[in-house]
Amino acid sequence: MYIPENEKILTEVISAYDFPKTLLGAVRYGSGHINDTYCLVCQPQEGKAIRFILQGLSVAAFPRQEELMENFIGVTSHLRKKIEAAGGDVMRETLNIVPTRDGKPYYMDSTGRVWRLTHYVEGTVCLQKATPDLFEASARAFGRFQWLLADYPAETLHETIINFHNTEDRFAKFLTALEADKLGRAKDVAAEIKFAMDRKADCSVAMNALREGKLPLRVTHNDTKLNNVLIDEESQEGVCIIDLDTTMPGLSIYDFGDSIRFGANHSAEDEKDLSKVNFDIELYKRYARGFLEGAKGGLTPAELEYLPWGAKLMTLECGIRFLTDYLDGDNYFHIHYPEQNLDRCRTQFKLVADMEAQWDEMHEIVREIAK
Ligand code: ADP
Ligand code: GN1
Ligand code: MG
Repeated sequence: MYIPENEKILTEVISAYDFPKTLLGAVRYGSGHINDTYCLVCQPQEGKAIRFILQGLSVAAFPRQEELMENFIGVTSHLRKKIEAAGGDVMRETLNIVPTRDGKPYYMDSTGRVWRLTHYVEGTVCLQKATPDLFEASARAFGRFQWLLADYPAETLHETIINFHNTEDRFAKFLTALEADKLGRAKDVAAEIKFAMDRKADCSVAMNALREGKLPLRVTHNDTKLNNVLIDEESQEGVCIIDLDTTMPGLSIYDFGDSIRFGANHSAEDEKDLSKVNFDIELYKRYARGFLEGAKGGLTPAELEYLPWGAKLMTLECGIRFLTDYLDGDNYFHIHYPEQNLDRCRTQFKLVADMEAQWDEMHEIVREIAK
């Protein structure tokens, strides 16, 4: 059986599971910044290979891993019921856990890290960039996800990362990292520091609206990147929302906003050439249309009014998080080269500036669609 070098813990993890046929091996999979993901392949003597996704949760990002798995099980069980009631395919439209040999929904390894095994959703693709049609399809899927969970008892969910989208708190953590300036990097990123500082007041907009009771707390995904929805190869529709680790109480504008942050442009999140990084308002329009369609009119007038804020705040917040991690010595997000977090921060700030320049139009588009 093939196991990647230096990842011998996988032998221990894999031995906790029964596989239907001979397991050929495990390969690293996907492009997530947080967890360690592997694709496992079983080959029957005849017929197609059977694949699984094995994930080791990041201990740094998710300190309360058992609570996270409670959320995962609760949310996917609820989704299964709703999908079944709607006549859907429960094995494709949500994630399905494969239990360990002793019937547990996850395996805790000898270092205390939690691993989970899920069925691979075959016949799907996971995209980093999409055509406008596919982007709108992803929006329908994320809007639908929120709609499907609208009757989930939000108070029973754990906060898997405290203050995850509390932009005020993200700003405070940035100030702490800046103060410490562990690696002496602050002097080289004065422009980025100023960009964040100039937007301190913005960081309170969603939190104020929540505190004032303008925006309702809902069950949200909170990490709605395009690559967290699997697209059906045949129908070209978003079939399964994945990466449920941050599904917890949140604001609808976070889910709308994070998709816009990642998908309403034509460049990579770490593009070095900022002339290539441009907010595409047409893609924003397509996403808004799809999201509202998927959410089936479930958003309040205030939520609609704050959608552009969701886009700007998720982008600003993510830029601040990348900058914070850069100042802190790159401990949180996986990096593949030294300045990657700084490059990521710069693309986010460029997109924020673009949104600011098209602010009124962003509002107008939502108003038009919601009419
Ligand atoms: P991360 O938190 O690291 O982003 P994800 O849960 O998003 O982890 O998984 C990483 C990648 O693995 C995804 O982008 C997708 O390509 C793939 N993937 C995850 N779960 C499945 C699944 N059940 N079926 C098919 N592909 C999957
Ligand atoms: C992380 O795990 P992944 O790659 O889907 C991060 C998100 C960021 C994103 C930036 C738990 O998402 O919050 O927006 O990177 N997830 C966590 O690409 O911190
Ligand atoms: Mg992911």
